[in-house]
Amino acid sequence: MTSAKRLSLADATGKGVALAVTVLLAMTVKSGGRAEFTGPGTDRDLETMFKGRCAEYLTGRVNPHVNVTQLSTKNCTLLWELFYNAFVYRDPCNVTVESFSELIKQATVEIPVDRAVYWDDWDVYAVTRSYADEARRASTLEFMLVGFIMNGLVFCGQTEDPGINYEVCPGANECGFAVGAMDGFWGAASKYFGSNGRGNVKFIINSQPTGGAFQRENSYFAEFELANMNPSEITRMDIYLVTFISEEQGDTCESQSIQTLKAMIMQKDINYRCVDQPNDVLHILCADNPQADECALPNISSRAYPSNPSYLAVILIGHALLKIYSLGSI
Ligand SMILES: *[C@@H]1O[C@H](CO)[C@@H](O)[C@H](O)[C@H]1NC(C)=O
Ligand SMILES: *[C@@H]1O[C@H](CO)[C@@H](O)[C@H](O)[C@H]1NC(C)=O
Ligand SMILES: *[C@@H]1O[C@H](CO)[C@@H](O)[C@H](O)[C@H]1NC(C)=O
Ligand SMILES: CC(=O)N[C@H]1CO[C@H](CO)[C@@H](O)[C@@H]1O
Repeated sequence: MTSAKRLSLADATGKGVALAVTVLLAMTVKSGGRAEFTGPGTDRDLETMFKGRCAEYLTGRVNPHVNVTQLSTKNCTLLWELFYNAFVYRDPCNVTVESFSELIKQATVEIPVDRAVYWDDWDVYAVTRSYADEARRASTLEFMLVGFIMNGLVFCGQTEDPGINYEVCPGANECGFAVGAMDGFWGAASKYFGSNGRGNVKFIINSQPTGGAFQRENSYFAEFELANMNPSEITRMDIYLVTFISEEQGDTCESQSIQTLKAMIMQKDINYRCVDQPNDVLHILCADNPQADECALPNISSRAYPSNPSYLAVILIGHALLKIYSLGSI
């Protein structure tokens, strides 16, 4: 933090005096109780990536289920300006969910019906992405316009020139829950994704964390997605409780943390169904662990092709003879 401020101001003014003043200022801020940030600095090519990803999304090929008529009304230059104005020349922690409301409003596209998949906690992120299959099977926030543009990007502002901090940014929760440039953005994006869910939606969650699969505290799903869902648009939420292969199951659909979740969903007047180890997700996990007991398929060995070529030849000749025989019998 300190060195970042010093460098940027020194670059801007080229004066040693400014440098000394900044160091003093930074020390004052620090002794004022401000913790050091630990995240990496803003991506150098933020604007290029933002506009490139936006343009790519508008082709309609990123998420084939999104309405192309709606995409054709979007303006990537405008979205960049709204994004930029939300955090640039601002203290990185003086940015909230509301700072991005205009960006989100302009970037909103309808979420494909029956395809929204919500998830909580990074441990299920990889399997959720595999399940989504590049938005072909399901749509996570990362496959809607605003989530696709921002996924994985790092950014934050500073009050001094050039208004963007390229050296260091607040890490997750370092400004508080859903506060700060990045966390505020993801709060706003989650709010959009929750309030626009339609039809039969899914929520993928890991059964295993100690203390309960569903953690209500500091949960973007609970605070921004579930809290903003529209019960008249959602026909049902499937809670998918996933246990990784060869690991012990933690919570079941009857466990306390899931009961808490069910109560919250019911309170929203939304129907739900809870599934322990759903088959569609299990089969994806099994692709990486085909030998595990829980991945054994019935008759799997009889379906495999023989590795012995002469045996294969016998089978092929047999098939040919059968075909000739059945043709002859017509
Ligand atoms: C796509 O969006 C446009 C504009 O919002 C709307 O008029 C149209 O009905 C939508 N098409 C489908 C298939 O939902
Ligand atoms: C897109 O937005 C930019 C920035 O606000 C504006 O200058 C431009 O005219 C807009 N383009 C269209 C086609 O509306
Ligand atoms: C936070 O940002 C707003 C809007 O730019 C500004 O008015 C306010 O003074 C800032 N607050 C602090 C504590 O920096
Ligand atoms: C060898 C083997 O496992 N055969 C099984 C294949 O599947 C059928 C029914 O799906 C079973 O009846 C067989 O026992």
